[in-house]
Amino acid sequence: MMNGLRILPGYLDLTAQQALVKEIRRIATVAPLYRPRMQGSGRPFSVQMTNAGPLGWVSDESGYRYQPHHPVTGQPWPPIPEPLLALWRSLTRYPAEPECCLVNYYGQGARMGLHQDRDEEARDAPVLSVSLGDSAVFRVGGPERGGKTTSVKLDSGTVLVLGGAARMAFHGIDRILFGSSRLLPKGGRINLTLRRVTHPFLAD
Ligand code: MD6
Ligand code: FE
Repeated sequence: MMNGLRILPGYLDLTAQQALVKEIRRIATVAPLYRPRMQGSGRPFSVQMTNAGPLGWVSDESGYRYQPHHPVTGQPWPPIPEPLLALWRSLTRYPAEPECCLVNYYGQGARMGLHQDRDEEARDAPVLSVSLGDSAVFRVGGPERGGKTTSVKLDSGTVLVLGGAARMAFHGIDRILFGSSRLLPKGGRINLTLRRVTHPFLAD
């Protein structure tokens, strides 16, 4: 597969997964899950989202962007949990901390269309993702829309890194295998993506 794409099934054991679920619950009490809207149409996403870190990724009619506060509550996002920062340091070796942990929650029937992660200034930094709960069918292609794609099943505990040439790869979630995991009592899937947003060594 593509250079810079790393898929690490079983990277997090059950204990580590349970600890992360606890952290996510805490984040969601401070910064509740909400449904972002598509740029232009304002159609709601099937995925619910929230964030941790100094910058959160949001989307509404006026477009995609990073901002320091929750679009519904107006409150700052809670900090990124330490175990996630440790994961970022050991797997990316990037010389700066991530600024955003986007939390995606997929209920039954939720999906995510093919997209590139391109709202970050620091494209030299990889994006690291963690899958928790029900398995997902992840589709990944090349840097151009319409290119050849392949499907990979992401089970709970899988860590995925998009770096190097794969940083700009198109990717998405075709479907969730609802009920395939018992990690989340109500089912569904949580995906966490850690991103560096601003360039660490250049002032704006
Ligand atoms: C998901 N993941 O797994 C959606 N983006 O639910 C992403 O959009 C993603 O897994 C950038 C890097 C890794 C990812
Ligand atoms: Fe993405």
